[in-house]
Amino acid sequence: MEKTFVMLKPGVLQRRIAGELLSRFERKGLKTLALKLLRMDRGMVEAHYAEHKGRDFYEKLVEYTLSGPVIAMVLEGEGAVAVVRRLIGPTSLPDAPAGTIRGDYAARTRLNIVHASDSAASAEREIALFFKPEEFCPWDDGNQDWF
Ligand code: 3AN
Repeated sequence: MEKTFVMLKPGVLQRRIAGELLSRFERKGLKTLALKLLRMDRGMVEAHYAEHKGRDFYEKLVEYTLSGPVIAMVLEGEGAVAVVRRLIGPTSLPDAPAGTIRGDYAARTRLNIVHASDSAASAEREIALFFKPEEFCPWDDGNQDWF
């Protein structure tokens, strides 16, 4: 089963909407395998957003990510990378349809509220940056038939 990495950015806790967002992933039937609240340091943020270094929005993106705690999690499910990207909506805010997380909760691209891996390779890299293997909590899903 495919795994993906999701990070709820600092604005989520500040706005007290973490529960609402977690519930969207749960309602879809994705399985939470690892979850934590943390404050990233600059090195970690720079590693996470390395591909954007040099872009005009990079410094502001780093500052925003450092501005408060984030919620990091690993979700599992069939085609989880693509499924989660569809649930969160496109990067560019004017394009994010109502019904997606970004479409419903964010108004600016730079503050687009949530990060999710864009490929299986990114998921692997991001999961390794945020979680040690012992932080995973495997569990038996007695309700598999529901999904
Ligand atoms: P995504 O988060 O959808 O994978 P990326 O990886 O292209 O998108 O961008 C990472 C983050 O950088 C976005 N979540 C957003 O906060 C910020 N960002 C991306 N493109 C822009 C842009 N054109 N203007 C401002 N911020 C941007």
